[in-house]
Amino acid sequence: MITLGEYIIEKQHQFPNATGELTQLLGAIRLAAKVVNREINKAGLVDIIGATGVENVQGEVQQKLDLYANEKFKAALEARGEVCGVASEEEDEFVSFDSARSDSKYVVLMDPLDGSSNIDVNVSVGTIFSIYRRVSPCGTPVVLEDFLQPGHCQVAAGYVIYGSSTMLVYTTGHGVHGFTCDPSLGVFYLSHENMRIPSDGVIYSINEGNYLKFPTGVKKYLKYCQEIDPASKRPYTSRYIGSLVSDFHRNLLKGGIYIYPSTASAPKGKLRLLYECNPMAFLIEQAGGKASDGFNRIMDIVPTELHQRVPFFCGSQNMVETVEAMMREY
Ligand code: AHM
Ligand code: MG
Repeated sequence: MITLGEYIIEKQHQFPNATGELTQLLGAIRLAAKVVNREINKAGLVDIIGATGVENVQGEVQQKLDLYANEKFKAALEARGEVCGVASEEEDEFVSFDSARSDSKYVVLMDPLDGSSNIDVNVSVGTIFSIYRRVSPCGTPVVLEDFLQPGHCQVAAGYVIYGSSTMLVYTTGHGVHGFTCDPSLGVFYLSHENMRIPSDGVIYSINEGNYLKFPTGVKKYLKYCQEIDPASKRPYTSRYIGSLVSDFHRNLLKGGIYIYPSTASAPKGKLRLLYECNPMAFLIEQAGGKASDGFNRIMDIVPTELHQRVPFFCGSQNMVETVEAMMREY
C-alpha cells in the first residue's frame, strides 16, 4: 500500500533541481481535499442542521460549499509558503499572498468545487487544480501574466473527485496517477498508477438539450455516434452527469469523449480555459488522449483573460479527431 505522500516523494527525482516544493504544494492540496470532502459528506444534512447563510449553533454562518472549498484550498496553499498567488473560478481577480516566502515560485489556478449545482441531488462533484511556475521575479507581488500562461506551461494539474469514493488524480507530466481515500484513516492510497485512456471509446458526453444551438460539425458528430455500425461499436452510449470531473473521470477509465461546444447563445462555450479545460487537457494528454477547442490544441491557446471560456472537446484520441474532422468540414 503506497500513500500519496510516499508516492510523490518517491517520484520527486523526476524534477530537475527538485527542492521538494512541489511535493509540499501537492500535500497542501491533499489536506484541503480531505477537509472539503468531510464537509461535502455532510451536505445532505444541511436542511436538518441549518441552511446556507444561517447561523449554526456555534454562531458560525453556514457557507455555500463552493465558497467553503475556495477558502479551504486558498488557506492550505497560503499556509505552506510555496505558492505566491492563486486564481480561482470563485474570485473575480487573482489573489496575491503577502505571506508567501520570497522564494515561492508557484501559482495555482483552481475551480474549488466544480459542478456544485449537483450537490443538492447527491451527485459527485470535484475540485480541479492547475499549477504553473511564476514568470515574474520571485519576491515581488504576482502579476496577471503569471496566471495567463498557455496550458503547455503547466507543471502539474489534477482533480479531486468526491464520488462514491473520494479520489485524487494528478499529473506532473510523467503519466496520470490516481489515489483513493480510505475514509476511516483519511489516507489516499495509490489505486490507479499510470492511467491510460483507450484510443477509441463508446461513450459520448454532451448536454444534448442544447442540440439545436450546436455548430453543424457537432450535430453531424452526434448523428454519427447514434448510427448503427457494429464494426465500430456504434451506436455509442450517451452518458452525461453534468459534473465535468465525474464525466471526465468515467471517460478516462472507460474511453469516451466529453464535449461542451460553442452554442448560438454562448459562442465561446461554457467552460473556463484556465480552471477547467487546461488542467483536464494536461491530464488527458498525459493519459494518451486529446483535448481541443474543435480545431486547435487546448494547451496551445494563449489566454488573454482570467475567466476566459472556450469550447471543449476532450477524450479518446480517435473520437476527438473524428469530431474535429467534422468541425473542419461543416
Ligand atoms: P460550474 O463551474 O458553474 O460548476 O459549471 C461547470 C459545469 C461542469 O461541471 C459541467 O460539465 C457543466 O457545467 C454542465 O453544464 P450544463 O448544465 O450546461 O450542461
Ligand atoms: Mg466549474
